[in-house]
Amino acid sequence: MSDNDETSRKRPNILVTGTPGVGKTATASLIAEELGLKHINVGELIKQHKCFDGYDDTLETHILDEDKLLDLMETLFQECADENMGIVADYHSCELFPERWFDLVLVLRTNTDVLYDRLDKRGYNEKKRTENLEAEIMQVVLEEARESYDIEIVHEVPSNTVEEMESNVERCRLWIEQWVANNS
Ligand code: DAT
Repeated sequence: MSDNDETSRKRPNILVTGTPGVGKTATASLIAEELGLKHINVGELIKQHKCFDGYDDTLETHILDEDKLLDLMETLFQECADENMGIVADYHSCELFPERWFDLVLVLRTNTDVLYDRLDKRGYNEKKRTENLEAEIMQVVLEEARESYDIEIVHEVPSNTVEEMESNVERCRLWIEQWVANNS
């Protein structure tokens, strides 16, 4: 068993996931800032370290080098565990990570009209907007999370307003306190 298994960790790790635009990075930043966790923005990490394995011309996107990303993240998780620091990671997918990394998986959900406006502001074209709105309506990421992790650690929460974001951070605060009490 490696040192960052939940049985030996002193602080929990959280994954914030959901369709693009639901507020993963905004929420994870706030969790990190207010609750003292290390934030890993997985999308940024992929870009910074060029975890790419070619380019898909049809999908017009880089192909992810999963092995490179997971090796990189494993090192970060180990370093944080050694420093007794919890991690909050955010990414629009969740099935590629080892289950043992996370103690809580937050799936953010946003109403279609609100998400449309956010994706529009981000400059997504109609095809990309439609794809993501359909994914949100079909709750693709929620299903993925339920299939990839213990159902008890997967929490679906709304993320339409700033108040909801703050309430999600507060829920994490209470949950972390409970986790630390249960695991100390
Ligand atoms: P994601 O990381 O899921 O792609 P983001 O964190 O970049 O999304 O947020 C997209 C935009 O929406 C950004 O301008 C911040 C805003 N936003 C996110 N969550 C919000 C919320 N709960 N209430 C109001 N605005 C929010």
